[in-house]
Amino acid sequence: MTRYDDVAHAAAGFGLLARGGVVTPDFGTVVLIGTAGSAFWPYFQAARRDEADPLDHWSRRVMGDLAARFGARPLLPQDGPPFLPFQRWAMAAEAVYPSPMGVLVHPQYGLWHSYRGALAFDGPVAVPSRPDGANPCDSCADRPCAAACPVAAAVPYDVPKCKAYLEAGGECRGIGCLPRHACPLGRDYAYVPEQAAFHMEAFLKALWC
Ligand code: B12
Repeated sequence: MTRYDDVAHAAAGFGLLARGGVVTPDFGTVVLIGTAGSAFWPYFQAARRDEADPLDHWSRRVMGDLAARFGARPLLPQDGPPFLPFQRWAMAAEAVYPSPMGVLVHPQYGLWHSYRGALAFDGPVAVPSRPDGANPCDSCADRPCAAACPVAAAVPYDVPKCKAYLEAGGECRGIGCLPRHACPLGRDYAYVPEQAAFHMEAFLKALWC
């Protein structure tokens, strides 16, 4: 049987984390592979190629490599539409919860985390049980995320408004989303400015927004 710890160890070789697993009807056991903060950023910088959507391509190569090592099938969040339900899987696999902004909040990483892919195993994998806990946003009365958006586009998330502000050169474009910075959780995981700006440019280029 594939050992979850071996997958986690291999993912760490790319600055990535194994982020729990979930048994699905369509894909067998799915082990999520993701980021927290900027740990993966130097690995990506060292291996990126001169291509459009370099992070998507890097993720595809990394997930292909990991899948080949473990005899699994690689799944990518960017493949679609239709998109695979990464957030739903994540909520079943780990202690992550919907934040008022829509992105999932993690008790340790706050809003500074994402999923680079998943490995689908036909056979069983002993995945860690999902930690119990409550959504930290439920006890956050002030909702600093909502208040921090310069154009009141964070809660509920308003894609055209957010995009228009960024296109006009809004502050978030350089340092990353101000509502995410305002969250009291995971401040140590806030992306380094270069990474934050990279994600913002990628978001502006995304075809489906
Ligand atoms: C399309 C997309 C977008 C579009 C959204 C278009 C639209 N209006 O829906 C655009 C381009 C606007 C966008 C923006 C961003 N996105 Co986006 N996006 C996606 C993508 C590729 C597909 C989403 C989807 O349709 N999934 C299909 C459905 C079937 O999957 P699902 O898991 O069931 O997802 C739904 C549920 O989670 C549901 N949901 C929400 N709350 C709850 C609560 C409960 C209880 C349940 C059951 C379900 C539920 O809403 C989701 C639909 O989006 C996902 C990757 C992926 N494959 O999921 C990333 C993804 C959701 N995005 C992500 C991110 C980080 C962002 C941005 C912050 C980008 C940035 N600037 O860095 C912004 C902010 C978005 C925000 N505030 O919500 C991350 C979220 C990580 C996290 N921490 O949760 C993902 C998972 C990508 C990744 N690689 O990690 N995104």
